[in-house]
Amino acid sequence: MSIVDKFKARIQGVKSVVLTTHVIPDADGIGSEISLCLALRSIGIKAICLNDEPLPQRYRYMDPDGVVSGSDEFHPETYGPVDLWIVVDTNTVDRVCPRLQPLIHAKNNVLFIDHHPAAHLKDPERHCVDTNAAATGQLTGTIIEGLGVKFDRKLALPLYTAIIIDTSSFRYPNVSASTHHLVGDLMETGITPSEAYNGIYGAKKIDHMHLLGTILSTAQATKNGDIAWIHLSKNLIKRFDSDVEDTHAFINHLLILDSIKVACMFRDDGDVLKVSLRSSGEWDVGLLARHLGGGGHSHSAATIIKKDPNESVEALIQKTVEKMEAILPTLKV
Ligand SMILES: [Mn+2]
Repeated sequence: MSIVDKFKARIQGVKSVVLTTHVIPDADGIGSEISLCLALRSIGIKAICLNDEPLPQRYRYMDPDGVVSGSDEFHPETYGPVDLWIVVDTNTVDRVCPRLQPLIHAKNNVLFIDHHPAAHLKDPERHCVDTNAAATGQLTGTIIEGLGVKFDRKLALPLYTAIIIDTSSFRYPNVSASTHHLVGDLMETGITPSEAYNGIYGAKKIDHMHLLGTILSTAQATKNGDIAWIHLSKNLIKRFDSDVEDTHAFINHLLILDSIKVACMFRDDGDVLKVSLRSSGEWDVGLLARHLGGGGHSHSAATIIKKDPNESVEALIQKTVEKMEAILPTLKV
């Protein structure tokens, strides 16, 4: 069954929906839920989006109608019955806001719309999961078109942003002709690349620029240049008083290196080291992340490594890079 047919089957007779996404949501999750929420409202379904927190300021340009609320503003008694929970950009209830998890489990009617690997899903035929989709925003756009809802600017801008963010501006191999066809349809509404791009990327403060400059000036690479990395240390985060969520895109700058295969960003977070991985296209960093106990897409993945109090972070990074170098030849897509 196609993604669209599955979606239509799941909303049969549904009058009320609550949408959510994973905690610490990104623009793909946020853009997808906003757009789908508006589309469902336009076909007469009661819908809201609930996240773990209210929408951060930098994403508000996508939500002029304010369809997203923080979960603590939600009162199930006054809202009334929820027929269906829709979770976008993840495929496990464990990753959504802890306050919502019991409500979702109690209803026992959840629909995942997602593009991450979902081998654990017991009933994949009931969910809209396609790991080939470049973004959840792409799946969401396909579903909205399949419902016969016409895009307008309010639906299009969040989806366009979702796709720009998850493809790092159309650079990854999972960007397909259908991604661009959908983007064409979104642009027919009159939205422009610059308003999405400026909205999502063009809202930084000068401190952010200085942090980026400092980080990039300490970038390192293996001798042959296959692997390059940056380290966002505790001191740097503190020194620039930066919002950690704002640093996710730093890693992408490494992908412009001429012989890069795998880019890494190490970030200190308490007693763990968070490791983000990006691929130049031909190397499967999802597989690499799984070797290191994490997971993700072939072009974008992550893992977490426990720090050893008896070892410096620098030594841990060095060791991890050596491990990556050893595995690298097996990662060719
Ligand atoms: Mn995504």
